[in-house]
Amino acid sequence: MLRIAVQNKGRLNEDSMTLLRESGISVKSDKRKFIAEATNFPIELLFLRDDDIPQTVSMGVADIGIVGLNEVSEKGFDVEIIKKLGFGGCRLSLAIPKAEEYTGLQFFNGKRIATSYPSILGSFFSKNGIEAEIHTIAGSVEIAPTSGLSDAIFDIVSSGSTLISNGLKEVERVMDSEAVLIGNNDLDSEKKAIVAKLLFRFEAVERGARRKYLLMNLPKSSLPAMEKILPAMRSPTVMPLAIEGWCAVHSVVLDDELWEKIDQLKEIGAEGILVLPVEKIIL
Ligand code: PRT
Ligand code: ZN
Repeated sequence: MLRIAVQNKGRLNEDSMTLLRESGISVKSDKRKFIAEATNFPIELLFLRDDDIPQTVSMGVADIGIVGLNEVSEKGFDVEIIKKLGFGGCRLSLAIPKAEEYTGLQFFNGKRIATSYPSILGSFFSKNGIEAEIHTIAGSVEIAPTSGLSDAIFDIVSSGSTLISNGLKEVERVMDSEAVLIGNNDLDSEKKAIVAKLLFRFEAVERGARRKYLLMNLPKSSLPAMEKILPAMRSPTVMPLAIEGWCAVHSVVLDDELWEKIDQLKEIGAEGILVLPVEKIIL
């Protein structure tokens, strides 16, 4: 049995639970419990505050966990980063009041900076030879400059709208973050095998999420041109149609390339193009 730590509420909870569900892991959801066992996979979920997840995994109380890379870096516990998960994307940035003129990193010498990430900021400053006063505060970092508590802040930024609405501007992007799967360094072989199974499923979900399934009717004479446009996984599936001279083509394309491919397919005579979501791709 493997134990995975997941954020109990907050920004990463929903995406973490969705990833597990799409990987075929069903849990009887009882929000009052802090441990839940999967009904169809040898895993149990431990619901925790994100701040506690790196330590819980490094101590082996949980075997693996889903948490922001920012928390992993800040806490500095010895855990393995197994996989970036592609959600919870954000950055850790320095921001100053928008009226201030920014003169480069030297600006921060002798300044007071409010943050919940003193360790990441401290090593960034010492690497760059900046001496500043770091004030650690737990929440609402963005109001510190207005309330006179600090001259600048170092905080998580996503859209940037929190900074703007607090009269601040982002001046240094220090670290990019996203949710990551972390693991204890001393998993036994049985647990490692379950992690490998889980990763196989995560990757199938991930590949599916980035791709679309395409169906279309195509004049048979366009088949050679089509094969240049749609390389697909092996080759596209081609099926005859009742109408003479036409066939149906099925293929999978990357989201990023979808519209470009559709334009090219229309040019070679494709009709009735259907675009469907792909749930999983098992290789
Ligand atoms: O209760 P618990 O301790 O578990 O949760 P928490 O309040 O510490 O964390 P939570 O749920 O807010 O965030 C969990 C994780 O989500 C973070 O550690 C990041 O890895 C990731 N994440 C992604 C974010 C954001 N985006 C984000 N925008 N975490 C916080 N924010 C906040 C930020 O602090 C700021 O106040 O949103 C505001 C900025 O957003 P924008 O869009 O206005 O720039
Ligand atoms: Zn937290």
